Amino acid sequence: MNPDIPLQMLGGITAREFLRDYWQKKPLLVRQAISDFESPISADELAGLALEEEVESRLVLEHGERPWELRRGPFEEDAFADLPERDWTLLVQAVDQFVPEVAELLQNFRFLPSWRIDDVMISFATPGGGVGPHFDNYDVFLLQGQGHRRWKIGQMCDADSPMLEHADLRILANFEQTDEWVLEPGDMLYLPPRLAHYGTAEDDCMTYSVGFRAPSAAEVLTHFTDFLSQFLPDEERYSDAGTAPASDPHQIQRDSLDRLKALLNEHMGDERLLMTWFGQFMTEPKYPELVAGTELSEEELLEQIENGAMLVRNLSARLAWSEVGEDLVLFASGQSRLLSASLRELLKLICSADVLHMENLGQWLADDEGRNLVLELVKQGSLEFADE
Ligand SMILES: [Mn+2]
Repeated sequence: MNPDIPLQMLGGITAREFLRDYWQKKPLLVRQAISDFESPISADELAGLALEEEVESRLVLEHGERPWELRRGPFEEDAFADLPERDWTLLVQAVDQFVPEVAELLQNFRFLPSWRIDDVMISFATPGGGVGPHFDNYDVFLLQGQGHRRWKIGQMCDADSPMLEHADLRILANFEQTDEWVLEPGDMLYLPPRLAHYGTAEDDCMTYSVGFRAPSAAEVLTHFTDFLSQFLPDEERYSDAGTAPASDPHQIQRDSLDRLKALLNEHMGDERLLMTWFGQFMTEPKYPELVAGTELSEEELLEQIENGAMLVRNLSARLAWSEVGEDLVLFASGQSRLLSASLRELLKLICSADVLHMENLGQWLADDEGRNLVLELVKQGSLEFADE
């Protein structure tokens, strides 16, 4: 996509301008980011999802058994019958993995890397409902789906910001309001990480939160070193051949530190392994149990596609690709596959998550490596037949 074309989704600024001036820096309010937006899911359907075993959901009641009572799903059918008239909210996580029309909304966020997107959380709130003033460590786009929500924004926070004493929720003790807006369907508010915000429903309202993921520095270091260590033989050790005699045998000298740094740099700086780890890590599914493959032979795959069957991305799968030296690598739901450069267009086709069928896949099925890749992705569960 061209980063210099003004986008309605960004209120008429370009992706380049948004990334330069707002992303990870400051909030942006966009009126009518999507004009005439109609929520692809109703409040009843959302409540229905919250009954499902595999769906993560929460109810927050401002005046429950105690202030800001949190109840965790999955809920029983009658859980919504006894709720008060107002001041509660239902939050359902990763609705994009269960409702294809919600997943399609993510097409509007193509100006950001897809592997940075975490999920689309949808909240339904009765008048006065919200989760209190808080901050998140992630970027979020808040798209109003139905009804009206008043958003207030406040100060930048960090780990030291005082919180209310609450066992389950992170609610800020202080909120220093700087701005407020009422959002109506199609309006969108972008918030950078750590900015205090406080949303309250004005009427029965539904808000879509497109959340992003970024590993913490601690996660990067622990996970990458775990990954690296599988490739390092036990025989490779700290070594000090050619060391100078120590003036005091009890002193750890500067020379030892330099040897350690050299050992770390040699491995931590391995770009091939770093890229492989990162791609695998960023494509790990939120719910790995929902990426279950099927046994399938090459003949069965070819026969089905030739008979008009279509392959789509499993909504729970994550895909990305990259270049590693002369080769390409496809990351699929936490796994990686090294592929030859001739498959570039196939990788782009597979990752763009459009429907795969005889017409766009045909030429690739004639290629040994291409056919094998498609087969492996179906067996792994990242791709699946459309009616399954
Ligand atoms: Mn939030």
